[in-house]
Amino acid sequence: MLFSKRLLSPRRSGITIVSGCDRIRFKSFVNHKLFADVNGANYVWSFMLRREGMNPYLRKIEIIQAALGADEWVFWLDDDAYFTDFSWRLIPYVERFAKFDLVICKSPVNQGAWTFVSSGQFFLKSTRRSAQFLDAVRKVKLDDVKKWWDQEKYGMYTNGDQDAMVYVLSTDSRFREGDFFTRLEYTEFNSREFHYRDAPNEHRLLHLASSSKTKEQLLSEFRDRFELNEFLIPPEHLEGIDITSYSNLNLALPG
Ligand SMILES: [Mn+2]
Repeated sequence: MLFSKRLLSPRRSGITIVSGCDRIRFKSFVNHKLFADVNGANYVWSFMLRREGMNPYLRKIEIIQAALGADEWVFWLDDDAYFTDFSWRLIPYVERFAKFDLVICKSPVNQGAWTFVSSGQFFLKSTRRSAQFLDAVRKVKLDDVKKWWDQEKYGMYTNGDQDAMVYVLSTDSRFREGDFFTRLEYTEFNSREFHYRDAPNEHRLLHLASSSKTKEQLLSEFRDRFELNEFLIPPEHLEGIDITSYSNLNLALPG
């Protein structure tokens, strides 16, 4: 294990928030960074280089591997996820689940579709077992997962890191539910836009995922509905922050 020495001495009670993509699709990194500052957390945005013949989703696992060990916890979140409740304190929250190494949510049922877990956001503790888990996920062959997949049991197959994680969590006895990991309800930190009724801080985290609308559509509808800035940051948290360069940043449409 390359990082085993470092893993034994993480910063206690610290947390690193990690996100990234193979391109800049959203300005969510401004949202993440501000939220990290408010939480006294470290924030890393990682650029994943696409490689021929390699599933781009699995590069995420390498990035989490690199981040693990610096702090007691890593919190991964996708670039299509935004913090919406800025009073959420990650450390006291995750300490409630400190006996687990992996704290992850189930997905909601979204137009009939659901998944066993949602790998778009989760806490991972800096332990040797977590490192072994990431190693196991990285070694999974998605072709094998596809053959093994049972839709009744695990929900929708998405052909990425999520399915590899589900496979390892369900077949490798080192990583049992209730011991290595706990699956929380989606309401904890995996909400969709339609769960928000009256206010953007009703839920902790918005994950832009739908089969009928693009993520850009979901984001702009959410902004309009609650009259939010493009970073979905409460205005009081933007005081004193020079956001000009982020506001002026033009993002190419995803392709
Ligand atoms: Mn996502």
